[in-house]
Amino acid sequence: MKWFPVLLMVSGVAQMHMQVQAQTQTQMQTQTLIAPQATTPASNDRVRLDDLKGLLIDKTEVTIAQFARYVKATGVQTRAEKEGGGFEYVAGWQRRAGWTWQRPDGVPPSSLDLPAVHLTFAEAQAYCQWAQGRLPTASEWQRAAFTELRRDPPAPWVRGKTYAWHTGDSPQGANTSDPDPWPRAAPVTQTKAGVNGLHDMGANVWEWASDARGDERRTMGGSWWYPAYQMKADVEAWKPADFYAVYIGFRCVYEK
Ligand SMILES: [Ca+2]
Repeated sequence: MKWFPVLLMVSGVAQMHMQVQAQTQTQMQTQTLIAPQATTPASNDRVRLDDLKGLLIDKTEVTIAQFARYVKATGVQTRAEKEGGGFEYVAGWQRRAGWTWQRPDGVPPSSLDLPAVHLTFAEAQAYCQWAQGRLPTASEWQRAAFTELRRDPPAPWVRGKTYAWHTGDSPQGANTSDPDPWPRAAPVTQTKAGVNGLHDMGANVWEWASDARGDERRTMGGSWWYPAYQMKADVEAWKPADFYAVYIGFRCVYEK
């Protein structure tokens, strides 16, 4: 299956997704918000990929709680905050006032373990560098997502096996637009841990990778807005590097 840059891609599938969007919007509005709680992933929540030069990778997408620590330390203000809010796709890209990494859907988040979104490629890369890492290449990300690279993985995972899905032999347990418990983004450890013990390498939110194509950067894994097929390894998606939206987050890798 061939995929196109998001600004073109979305026009061809807008009808289907508008229905999903409308449905999930309603579900979100009727959700009862609970007080945010952070069971903040610590820096040891990384997985060593023994068969990928020992590269370490975040077990989850970077969370609101983690990004908040970075902002507190650096004083960074993101473009979505400065420019009036991030984007959502409803019959075209629409800017949503007040939608930022702190409030992905414009309201206080139900959990601080939701993925940090509404961040450009450069903002994601700056976070990773602050955390003494970097964004993964698409190749690194793909190997981590689909091939079991741990030296001694727990059952049922098989070292060296490449799986059809990041969740294993089926897409069950991921947060897609297919039937599942999550109408929009899920807190990062609520979904099934997959290949290499990683959560949400497929779906939940897209993840920036460092591969460049002109002013675009590659994004990996699909999001909660798409059906499971968008998580497949042959999906190739690119987005303008300076774009920020409710569907795009990231995770980092570390050399040591
Ligand atoms: Ca993801």
